[in-house]
Amino acid sequence: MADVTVTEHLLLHQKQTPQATGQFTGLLYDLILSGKTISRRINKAGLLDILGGTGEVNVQGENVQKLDEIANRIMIYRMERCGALCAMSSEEEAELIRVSPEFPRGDYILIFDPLDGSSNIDVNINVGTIFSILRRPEGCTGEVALEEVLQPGRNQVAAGYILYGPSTMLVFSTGQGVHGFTLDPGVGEFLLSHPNMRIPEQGGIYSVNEGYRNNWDAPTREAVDWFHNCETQDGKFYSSRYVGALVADFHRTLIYGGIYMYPPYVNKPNGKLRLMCEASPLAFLAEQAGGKASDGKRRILDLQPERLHARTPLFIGSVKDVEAVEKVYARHKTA
Ligand code: AHM
Ligand code: MG
Repeated sequence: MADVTVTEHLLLHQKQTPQATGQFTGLLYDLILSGKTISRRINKAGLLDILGGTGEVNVQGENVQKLDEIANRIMIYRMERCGALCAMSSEEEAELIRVSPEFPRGDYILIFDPLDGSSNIDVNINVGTIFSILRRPEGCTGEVALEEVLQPGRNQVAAGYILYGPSTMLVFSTGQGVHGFTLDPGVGEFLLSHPNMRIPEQGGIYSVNEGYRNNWDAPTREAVDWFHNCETQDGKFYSSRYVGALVADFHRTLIYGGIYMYPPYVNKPNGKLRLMCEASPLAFLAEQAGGKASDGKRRILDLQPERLHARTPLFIGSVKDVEAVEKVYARHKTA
């Protein structure tokens, strides 16, 4: 295949993508630049003094890793200067970040998790940056109000992630399928490696943290048990895989099919994952790749966030596997 760079791909698709104005293409370009910068820092992590925690606890009540903080700063610094944004929200920041008037501003809103799966950093296992792009509602001007940002995932104009694994990959969608690019470190460019990614209709892998089983309610236990007892399309058992980095577990699910689950707990009815910076962008990709994403009862992309850091249970992946879970919850609802 002739090498197609991500910029070339964006320009080729610009004509077919109404939202792909120069402003939007510039936004993605700067996002990609931030990803390359983070990738470089991660590759050097074991050599520099940037492993481990900062000793601080973030807005989610979790320990902040040094690389979390570095990735967050890289994203905010680069993206507030890109000229296409009016506001941003980061998993690491409690409040909405309004782009300062000292920088040129645009109509887009960027929601991101700067370094997902950061508890894996110290053991050199995959982590990633997840992003979601929304447009400011028509007719809104002046200081951005929080309500303008709290949009359901179906409004996303683009979403994706950068996976820092054995190679660095960018996977994104602007609503015209899902395309994957691999970073060629020699030339510093993402090259198209996975055009038109599609999730198989049914997979053979389920992914969940079974250590929490005693904290699941009865329908959740039954939903997970379904994968212990059912067969794959080839008549085999389902396998279990859990990296503990959503972005990595999702990437595998996107390619091989199957299901990733972060269910509700008895005392945490919304689970752990954040709707706006984790579940919604990956749900957008799943649907664009022919898969499905649900909170067990409702489509993730239809959920209205009540606040920036709202959480949701997540079942995402192959259509048949996600529907199997929804059937269990529906049966319990009517029982
Ligand atoms: P993070 O964004 O702070 O890294 O937290 C989210 C991560 C997901 O990447 C991962 O799937 C999940 O937390 C793992 O949580 P747990 O250890 O509870 O299974
Ligand atoms: Mg995360």
